[in-house]
Amino acid sequence: MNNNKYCIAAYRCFDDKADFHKKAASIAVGLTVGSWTELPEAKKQSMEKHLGKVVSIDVHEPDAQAQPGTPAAERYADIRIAYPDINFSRDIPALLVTIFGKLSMDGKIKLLDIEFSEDFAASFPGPKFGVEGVRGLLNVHDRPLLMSIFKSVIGYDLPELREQFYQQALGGVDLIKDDEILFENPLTPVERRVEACMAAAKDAESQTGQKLLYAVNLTGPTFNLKAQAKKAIGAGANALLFNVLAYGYDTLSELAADPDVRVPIAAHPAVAGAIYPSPHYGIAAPLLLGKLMRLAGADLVLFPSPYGSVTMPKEETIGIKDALLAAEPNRKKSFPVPSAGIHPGLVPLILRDFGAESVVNAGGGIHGHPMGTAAGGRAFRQAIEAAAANTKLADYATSERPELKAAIELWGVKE
Ligand code: 1AE
Repeated sequence: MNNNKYCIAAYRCFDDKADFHKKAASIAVGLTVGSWTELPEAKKQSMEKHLGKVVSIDVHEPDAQAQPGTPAAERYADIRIAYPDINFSRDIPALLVTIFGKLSMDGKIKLLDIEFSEDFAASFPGPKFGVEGVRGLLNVHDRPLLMSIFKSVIGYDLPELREQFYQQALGGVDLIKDDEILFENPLTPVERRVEACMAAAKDAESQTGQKLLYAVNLTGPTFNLKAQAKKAIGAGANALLFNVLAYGYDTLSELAADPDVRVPIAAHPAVAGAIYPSPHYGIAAPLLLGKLMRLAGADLVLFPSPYGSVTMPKEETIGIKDALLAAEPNRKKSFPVPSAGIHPGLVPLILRDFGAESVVNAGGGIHGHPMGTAAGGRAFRQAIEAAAANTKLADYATSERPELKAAIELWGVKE
């Protein structure tokens, strides 16, 4: 088997009594040539290059001591199957339909990982900017970035959004993202919204001296998205937010590869919860929100952190981070953005677990600050400074930093 020409899928398959060797062989044959034993010898020769191959099978027998309901208490096998590249075109939908199309509905089976062949991977340019490119646009190279999220957007008009944007920008954030539920609407249509917010960014920059990216939500029917992206960029947008899983990876990959879409793209994880959480079904989070997002071209990827309001198990979040930041010779890294319910008191944990090549991201943790939105941003910046200085937040929250002090009085600290 030539590794350059096969993509290898790793599955976890649960069954109380199945013969996993038979199961693996039936996947390898069934998802490629359909049937093998019934083929005449001459046909077998010509079909060999299309035939899937079982790479490994590790059977796990139930552990009687394990807590009932956990995978360790169940009988399962980790199975790896190699699929010949010759069977599918060079796009993510074709690969996913091959390795986990019908199979995703065939009993308790979860897709854990994919090792792309060199040839398949080489068809995807990946993130246009990546970690270094985004840092370059912001001219920030020595600390984790800070992103803030618009909250209360629906039913608000342009002056109201402009003011909300301005307050976020004054707090010293590096990126501001739309809320993912803000779609094209008569009160704040995308071009007008971008113009108003970029004007507010300029006003704030004259106060703070800080550059800022505004990730405007790219929405609407799929076939209009490129036109919509170009409209937003024409109006001055310098980043995009995109609900990748609602549209499909291929849409992201088309946008990222388009030379006219010359801004970073932040991938929102909306709908991911319908796919990754079960131990028995779906697609593992590090693949869903890590490897595939990066392959498709996301410059930044949001996902639930292990400790906020909407959470994900820590090992899965670390798996996402590792997939986004793994060294790959021909692909830029994507920024991990652990999110949801983040407040300044969580910054030490975020930076311990995700490191300096990450983006601290908050909505309610900025707008809900008792001294207002701009103070919310400042409290986060102070928390990031404290982590860089290796100082405990409580020690850093002196009267000279009333914003951090107020934040940790309200939300506390987890270290
Ligand atoms: C995992 C996505 C987080 C997100 O999009 C969002 O809006 C978070 O808001 P807060 O920080 O929880 O208010």
